[in-house]
Amino acid sequence: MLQMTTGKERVTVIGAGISGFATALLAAKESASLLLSDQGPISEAVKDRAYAAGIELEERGHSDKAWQCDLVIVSSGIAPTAAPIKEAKKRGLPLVSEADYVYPHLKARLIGVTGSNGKTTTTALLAHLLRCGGLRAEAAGNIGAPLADFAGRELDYLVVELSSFQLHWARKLRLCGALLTNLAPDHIDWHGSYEAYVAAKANIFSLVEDGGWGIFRAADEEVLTGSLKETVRRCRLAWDDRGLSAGDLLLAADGASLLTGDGSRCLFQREVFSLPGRHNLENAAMASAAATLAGLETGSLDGGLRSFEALPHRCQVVGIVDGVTFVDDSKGTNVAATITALTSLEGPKVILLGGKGKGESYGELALAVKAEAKAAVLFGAEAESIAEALCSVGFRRYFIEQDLARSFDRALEEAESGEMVLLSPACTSWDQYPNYKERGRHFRRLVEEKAHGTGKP
Ligand code: UMA
Repeated sequence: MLQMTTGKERVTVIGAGISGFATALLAAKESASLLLSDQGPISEAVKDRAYAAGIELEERGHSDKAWQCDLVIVSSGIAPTAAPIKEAKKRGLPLVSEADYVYPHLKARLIGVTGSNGKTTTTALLAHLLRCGGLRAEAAGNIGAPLADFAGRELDYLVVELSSFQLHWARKLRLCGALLTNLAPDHIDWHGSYEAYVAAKANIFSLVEDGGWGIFRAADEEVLTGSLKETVRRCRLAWDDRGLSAGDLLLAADGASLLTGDGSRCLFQREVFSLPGRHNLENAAMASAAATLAGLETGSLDGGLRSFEALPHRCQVVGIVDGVTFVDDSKGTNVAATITALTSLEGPKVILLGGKGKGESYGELALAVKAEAKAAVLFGAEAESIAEALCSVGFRRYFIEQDLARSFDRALEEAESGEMVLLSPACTSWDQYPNYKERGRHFRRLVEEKAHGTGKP
């Protein structure tokens, strides 16, 4: 039979999560046929929208049909060791990541933001500062708004939060500037080693165009040298001016300044920015420096810094009941994030820890818990491993519970008026929840039930 050729490709998108589905909707418009394939079940909402867009679906496994195509698009969280990637490579099919596929459809200058912790806050803050400065700017990417949703939108800047997963795959994406907030072990299970994780993060600077800029901590410069081109203007951040030069960022307890050839220029005073902790001052300094590199006047940042509000699930106070303060840091999904929460929030704490691990060791976490918390309640898949680490540093006031609800009840028994119950799990939620947001919302519901007297004791 004679087949009509359209010159268009047959495309398969692997992964029907948020990023995969958004990319499929975009790709469906320009491909001969589109199959969206997921190893798990696909939600009814996705099914309805896919049907309307003429997208074929397969769920609960990738069949042979998935490989009857000219191009495979990989959604952002899929590991290079995953079975469909191996299969596509074995068959010699061209593979492209979600971000690389979408990039040519974007009509904005892109600023990339990555880092082990603080990247979502920094992304949101930078987009907010740019908007307050009169520019058309949006935040996209790992922050929860897939890149494909911005295809064709005329903007001055798209501030893109890039995960280490996206950076592992990214080759074609081009950025006018990039920020790396910090580096600490995370997602080791996905990348295979800390070195591979750092290499993926460092890749953000390889994506910067000639004449662009890169902002990072001076302490991280050494591991980035392979990715930092000579043509990229460097802006290093430190709390001490030794080794810094003109264009770098100097932090102090009372604010941030940019070094000039003959002194420094105040970027902002600490008092204009209300988010707590040294880490948030670093995030604010990087976002402010990026805003000036993107064209805003130094003096125009105060309004945006003042009006920025903390994002949900990041050291967010969700209630005070009977004098006990409840803090949701469900986004604390690695050891470094939880140590930051423990050390930057003041006062006696009962901490809730656990979930699905990322291949990290818990020695440093155990030391921080011993120094900063009066008790710990452990739940989920990593409870036993964290307990072992706590035992080995001589911290005995811990309890193991099955889930968050029981852990919450236990924490209520431990915390007294004037103290804090802190959910900062140091692990992902993926053993018991679809994501950290659901875990954080569950915590908030438990606090509300307690406030209304409808919870258990
Ligand atoms: N899948 C397959 N075959 C496989 C493996 C996976 O079909 O072999 C399927 C899964 O069943 C799943 C889908 O692929 O349905 C992938 O879903 P996902 O939840 O991993 O990813 P998305 O829903 O597309 O969400 C992603 C980011 N998630 C990850 O990278 C894990 C979201 O970041 C991001 O907000 C979203 O794209 C929009 O850009 C979340 C995250 O946890 C917040 N990110 C990690 C982090 O911040 O640490 C990286």
